[in-house]
Amino acid sequence: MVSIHEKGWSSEALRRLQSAGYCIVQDVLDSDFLDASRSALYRAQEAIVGEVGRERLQGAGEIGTLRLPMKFDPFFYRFLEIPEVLEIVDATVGPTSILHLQNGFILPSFDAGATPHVFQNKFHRDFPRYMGGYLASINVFFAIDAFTETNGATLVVPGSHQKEEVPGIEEFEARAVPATAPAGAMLIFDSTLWHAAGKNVSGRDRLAINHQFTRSFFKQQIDYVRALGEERIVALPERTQQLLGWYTRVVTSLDEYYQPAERRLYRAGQG
Ligand SMILES: O=C(O)CCC(=O)C(=O)O
Repeated sequence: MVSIHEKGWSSEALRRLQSAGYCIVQDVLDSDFLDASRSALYRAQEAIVGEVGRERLQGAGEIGTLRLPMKFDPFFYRFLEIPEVLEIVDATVGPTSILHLQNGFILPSFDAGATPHVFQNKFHRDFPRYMGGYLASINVFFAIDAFTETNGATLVVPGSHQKEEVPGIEEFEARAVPATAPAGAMLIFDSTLWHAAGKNVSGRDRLAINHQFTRSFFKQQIDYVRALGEERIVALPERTQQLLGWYTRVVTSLDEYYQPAERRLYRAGQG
């Protein structure tokens, strides 16, 4: 684990990201930010249940995943302004990269042995393609509550990133370690790293927020520009607009195509 208070923290984090495929960076969020995040997660959960319905959410085979939380609470935009996040993003997938997803998690606790088996707690890669070692995508996953062995700390398989072959489940189980971390830490990982949500048997929810950033020419999981709407996007800081995909929009007409450079939907150099 490295701390942002250590000199050279980001170089050390990047070194570990390359060698082990992940690094835990502590002291990123302070207690006021964590309190505000907890309230925002529960507000977003209520709004999402209201919009989608409990039954449809349960049928999706997810446990406590909150997709598109920015639509329901503007607090979530703030994660895209955190200097330590931008420093890692710039140094890995570059300053033109875009947000592939931002998901909140209110991972509930289950009795021992009762956790449902779903995609998020099976070993998987968030970017399931090997491109000859090319770094196309990284994750920045915030522990809003401390991640412990009993509350479902994300399980990571050190050194399993950037591999063509797919190891078997026995190998994952033998090599996986829980990414235990204090509240306010960020777990950064190469999105080709094999990982899974741990089992929460703590008796309390485990709160977290995951981000995935990719090079600008990969499709987003959600088209954030269309999902949030132009009116909200234009009011945001320019870097946030760019991360949400404002400068990598696809034209839909010749009128949009033949615009002067400053009015184009796709900014030169975003590729
Ligand atoms: O909640 C976690 O610890 C991991 C979730 C995860 O891996 C996912 O949603 O892809």
